[in-house]
Amino acid sequence: MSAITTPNGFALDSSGRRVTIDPVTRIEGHLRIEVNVDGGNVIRNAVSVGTMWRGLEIIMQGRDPRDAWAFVQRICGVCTGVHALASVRAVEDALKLQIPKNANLIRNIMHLALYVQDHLVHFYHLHALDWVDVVAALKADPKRTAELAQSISDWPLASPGYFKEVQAKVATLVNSGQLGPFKNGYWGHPAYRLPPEADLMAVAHYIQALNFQKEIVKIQTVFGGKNPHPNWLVGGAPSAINVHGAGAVGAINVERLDLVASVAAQALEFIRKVYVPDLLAIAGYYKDWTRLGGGLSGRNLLCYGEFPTIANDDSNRSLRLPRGAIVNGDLSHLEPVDLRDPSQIQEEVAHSWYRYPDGRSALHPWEGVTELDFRLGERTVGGKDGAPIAAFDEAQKYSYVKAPRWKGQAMEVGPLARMVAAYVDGRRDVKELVDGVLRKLDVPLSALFSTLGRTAARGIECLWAAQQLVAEVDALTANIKSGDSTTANTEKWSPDAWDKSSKGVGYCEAPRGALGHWIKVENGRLANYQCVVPTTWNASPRDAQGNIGAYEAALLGVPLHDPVKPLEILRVVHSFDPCLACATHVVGEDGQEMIRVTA
Ligand code: NFE
Ligand code: MG
Repeated sequence: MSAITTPNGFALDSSGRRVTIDPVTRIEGHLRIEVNVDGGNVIRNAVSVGTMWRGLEIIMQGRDPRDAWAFVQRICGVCTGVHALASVRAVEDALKLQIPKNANLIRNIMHLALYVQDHLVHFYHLHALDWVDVVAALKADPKRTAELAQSISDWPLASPGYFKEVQAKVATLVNSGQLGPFKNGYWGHPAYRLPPEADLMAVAHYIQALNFQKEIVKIQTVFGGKNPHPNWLVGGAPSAINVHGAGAVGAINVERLDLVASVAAQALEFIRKVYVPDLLAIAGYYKDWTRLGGGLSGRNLLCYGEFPTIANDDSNRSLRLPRGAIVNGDLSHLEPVDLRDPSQIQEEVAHSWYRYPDGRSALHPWEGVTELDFRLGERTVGGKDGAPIAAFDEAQKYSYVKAPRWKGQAMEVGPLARMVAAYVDGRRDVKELVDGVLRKLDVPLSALFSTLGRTAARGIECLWAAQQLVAEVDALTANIKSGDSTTANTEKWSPDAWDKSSKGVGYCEAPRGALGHWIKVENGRLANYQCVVPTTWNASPRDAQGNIGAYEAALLGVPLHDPVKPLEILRVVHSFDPCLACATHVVGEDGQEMIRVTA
């Protein structure tokens, strides 16, 4: 292949120099990105490779469906809880179990707390350093940094003395030569554009956010006993309520509810006064990134919906964020999405290291199969100065990530998809927040379909989630005070009460996007378990027709200052917040190096 156009409308040219990043860091799991650049160092071909496999789906077979959440939750410790939530919903769907109102509220609170914590950690600790030059912060004037911080927010930690102290800490790290978490950055790269004062402000908030995020997760520990990997329960929430607290160790009482309300209020304050102002300040220097890295986003977006306001009702009238798809960039309406319809969601393996029976290349997850078929499609291509290097061959199988498709289309999922879907669906709460940010940056709605837009959408969603979190804690407290202390429904907990054979699907909007678990239960045991995960959508390889996935599409057209220091690739890929642990849920058998490639 050299120059072609994919069925989903992207021009690919693989004739230029090949550049590889492996592993991509500041993500969860193992991701490799290969691109071809033209003579002007603009990306003309992109290949997204998931290089790990774990097999969680296989070890679920034959287990008690009521235990499944505890296993699948270990798919990932970053989006902790989401696989448990999708799992208990799938099992409740199969067993036709209803959950009580308190359980719905508690699940929403735990899940909203995760959104707040996960988005905050992504912005500061996984993505900010693509835009913020830590070493340049040493050149900042602490007094002017304080003026800058005070001009964008009334957050109290903003004195010249405070910023001087932070600068001294960074200087100690840099002078020691041991940069710790700031090691191996492209410091001094010409694509960094912030004034040193903005760099210093952002580094200070990086440290504050690191300390604060551990407060947020206390909410999950109150209801689920621990974090990461809190407890969940098929049929409800594993949290006993005893308002007056006497005698019940670990029960939810007034003191615990006050702690949750206090952490939720502090989270909202931090996001309003630190995260959102920082996002807007940094975005103002990088507005050209509202025209780069859009990929599939201006065309195809997919959401399963989340946060039911009514227990056991997953229709759009109940969901705070709607279910639906945007197709071919048509923002006039949402297309209905049905997770049960075998013609809608399918996973393809034409370019993935799996094998399907009877030569099939696509299966609906209820019929899904996880059988490895690892064959290294290695080839030799031109690297630096045309010198031959080894690369993966995207014309063959090249990833442990399957290729999920909705009605045959590659889709982008995640905060951008959710914010745009809610906007299109006329959700006023989301629309107000989105319009507010667009106005402040003085950019149109279409600016969202970009690398910076994806990053901004996550920040908007984090603020939205913190607002919802505060409200949901109030709602739970009010419901408990009204006398309702039921958190679990154990009716049908005995396998004798189950149908001999059933199937279920559990939806979830995980922080990174649409997540579904599809299960089959036979004679009280799991007969099949298939997870189709947000990063499976976004990190998808090509399918049999040649449609490229969301990362691959987003990298096209992006110019690199220097192919040996591909900071711009990190900006694009990090804007999706990749989690390959989730995406493959399935490491080379003996962890050997499969191939060595240099740029
Ligand atoms: Ni491991 Fe996950 C989220 C899920 S991945 S981070 O959010 O599900 O895509
Ligand atoms: Mg899967």
